[in-house]
Amino acid sequence: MRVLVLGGDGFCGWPTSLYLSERGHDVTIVDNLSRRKIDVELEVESLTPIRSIGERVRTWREVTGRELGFVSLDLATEYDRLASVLAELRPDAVVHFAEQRAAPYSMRSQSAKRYTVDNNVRATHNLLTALVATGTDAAVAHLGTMGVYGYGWSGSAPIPEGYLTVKVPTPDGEIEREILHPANPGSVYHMTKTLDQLLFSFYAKNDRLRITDLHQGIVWGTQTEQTSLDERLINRFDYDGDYGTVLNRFLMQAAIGHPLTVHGTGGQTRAFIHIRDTVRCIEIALENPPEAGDRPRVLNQMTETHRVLDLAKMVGDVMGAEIAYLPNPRIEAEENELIVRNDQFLALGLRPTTLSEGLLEEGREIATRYRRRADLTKIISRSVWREGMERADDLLTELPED
Ligand code: NAD
Ligand code: USQ
Repeated sequence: MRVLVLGGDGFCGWPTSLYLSERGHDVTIVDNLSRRKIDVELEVESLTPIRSIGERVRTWREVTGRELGFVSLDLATEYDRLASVLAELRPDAVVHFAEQRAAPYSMRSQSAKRYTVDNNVRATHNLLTALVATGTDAAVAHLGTMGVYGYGWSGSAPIPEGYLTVKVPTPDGEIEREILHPANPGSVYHMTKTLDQLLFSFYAKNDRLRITDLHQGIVWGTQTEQTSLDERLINRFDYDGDYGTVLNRFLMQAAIGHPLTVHGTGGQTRAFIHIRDTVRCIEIALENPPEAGDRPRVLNQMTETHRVLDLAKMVGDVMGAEIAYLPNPRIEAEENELIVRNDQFLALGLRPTTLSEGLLEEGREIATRYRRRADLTKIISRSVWREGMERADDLLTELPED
């Protein structure tokens, strides 16, 4: 397949691009490198030393003999160029990762809120219009989030795959309907993903676009088989309070001797998936697109659920770290249950890579190797959901000796 990977320079997009290229697909990355620019704005860097996109692409060619295309393009603001790329490359498939993806970043200021909505909603809508305008009949796989469902709304009822069966009272009796699961976002970022869902429903119905929306859980891990081939292909590892996600943060914190930063009681339950399964799920989704005229296919891209405190205890036990209970900078349920259906991916052949000591060890190894690159002032999450909420102080001011 000829595949466009939008956002292919990012944490999920880079390993996916390499995986699809390795599997023989003709891959072109489209990215405006905004994620790298946000690192400059936040004065922080990936814990792993990621190379420029040019060096990444050259290294991939040197190591495997395979070509990766790269187009520097802003999906949200360069509509005409996007349409030209589609018209020229005529992709069979488009994977859409290209959005601002951190909830804390999306809540840090008025300008970050506006940027997140403008960037994400315009990027998605520009893609959909450009596909229609250029007559591109590509299978589209978009990275959505488990967070569109919210946490705790349906109690202990399992979260279905996108659609909920409801009974509608009418004067002639009840009728049954399948509706998009009610949206219940917990941040401006998550809200943009709920808006994306409506755009997909409309364009699937009106223009018969073939869209799969992947409601992904929190991705953990760093490397895949392909990114491990050469240090210059290494994937990014975000550990800072805005972009670092909980399990990778705990692994990094334990590796540098920092207490594990549990927000509130740690009773929050979330869905997780390892980066190696992310790349495989994308391939499965591209190989099994919906038919033209179908509603968007929704797949819950996760393999397991865990309570934050249980993860902290597990990492603490394996790696010998303390737990710090910090004031929660977010407005979120202190505790929630989470049971998620992922039957479709299992039926389509996904063999889940679940949390194991071996994989934790791999995370520890990466974090330990690059611990000297950590900036200790960037670890605490200081983006609060509402002005005036308490912010924690730094817990560590000097890196303990090796
Ligand atoms: P990332 O920030 O590392 O990568 C996103 C990439 O998209 C970056 O390279 C960025 O430069 C690019 N981009 C952003 N806006 C763009 C624009 N307007 N035009 C062109 N390129 C643009 O994020 P990630 O962790 O790789 O996440 C990828 C996708 O998966 C996101 O949509 C995110 O919401 C979703 N997701 C991520 C996770 C996770 O835990 N990382 C979990 C669930 C869903
Ligand atoms: N948390 C801590 N301590 C930390 C960091 C986080 O207790 O040091 C808690 C948070 O308060 C939250 C939970 O861990 O309750 C998850 O936080 P997170 O930052 O790991 O994940 P989240 O903000 O939900 O966002 C991440 C990705 C996002 C993706 C989402 C999938 O950044 O792109 O959409 O995971 S999901 O959570 O399933 O919606």
